[in-house]
Amino acid sequence: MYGAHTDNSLRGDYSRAKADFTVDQRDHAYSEADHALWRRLYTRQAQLLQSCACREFRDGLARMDAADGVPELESVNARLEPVSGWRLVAVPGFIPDEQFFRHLAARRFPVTVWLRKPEEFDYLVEPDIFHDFFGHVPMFFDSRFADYAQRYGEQALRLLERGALPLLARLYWYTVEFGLIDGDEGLRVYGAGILSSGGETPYAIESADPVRPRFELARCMRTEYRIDSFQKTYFVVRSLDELADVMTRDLSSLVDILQAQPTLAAGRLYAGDEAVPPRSGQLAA
Ligand code: HBI
Ligand code: FE
Repeated sequence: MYGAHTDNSLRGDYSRAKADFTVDQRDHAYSEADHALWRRLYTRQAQLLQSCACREFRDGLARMDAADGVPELESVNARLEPVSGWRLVAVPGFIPDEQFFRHLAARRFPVTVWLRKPEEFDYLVEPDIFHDFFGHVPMFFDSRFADYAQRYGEQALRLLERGALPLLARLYWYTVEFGLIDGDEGLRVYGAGILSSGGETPYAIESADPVRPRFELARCMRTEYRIDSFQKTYFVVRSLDELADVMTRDLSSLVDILQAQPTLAAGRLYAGDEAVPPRSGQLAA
């Protein structure tokens, strides 16, 4: 996967990573072309966000002050840490699950250092700094989301050795990456996988194709997901309090039950689902 990008020597370079898989962002040089690409990505997404992202994301994004070029994680930490106690750490890319959960449990969010190439403007299978930083970091300024992510990391660390990774990964996927929220502004996005994608942002809230059941923990953890196309299912929370609250309960016994049950398919509703209708609009193609 990384072999196709030999023009950037540090992409996916794990040789300099420490035992916790962190690297020093200052070892990674960003070119003027990188900064220019960042500004293009930022401008395009920021426009969509006004009408599609939830208020907490928009507020967080404004506080990051990162429109002008690829950001320095340390300077954002100076603003983020006093607000929510989270810090950003630089990583070479995808890191092992256990180490990833360890960072979350310690209120550290791993941000990939390298930036995509211009020909990958719209789509990328691996996380890069635009996805990790623009997509994820704004939500960490909200204390309820911040608590949810830390508790998720703590529980995931404990449940990992029980073979619960598929259940944990689906929960992360359908909340942190592809979550929708139905609050006072109507249907909005808080998931980073959606908000860092130009095409999926309007699709997620306006398209009639996917199903949008209200979030329910067990239902969500059982549902398969797509990594190669827009999602066919999005789970909708009523508020970020709902998310924070769900993670205060001990997931051990639920995981035991769910591991014995079959998975549910993406793209369809099941008995007991309450479906949220799409927003009507002209953004989605
Ligand atoms: N590493 N850098 C990075 N980013 C992720 O989102 C990530 C990871 N390692 C493991 C992992 N995610 C999964 O465990 C979760 O998505 C469940
Ligand atoms: Fe992500």
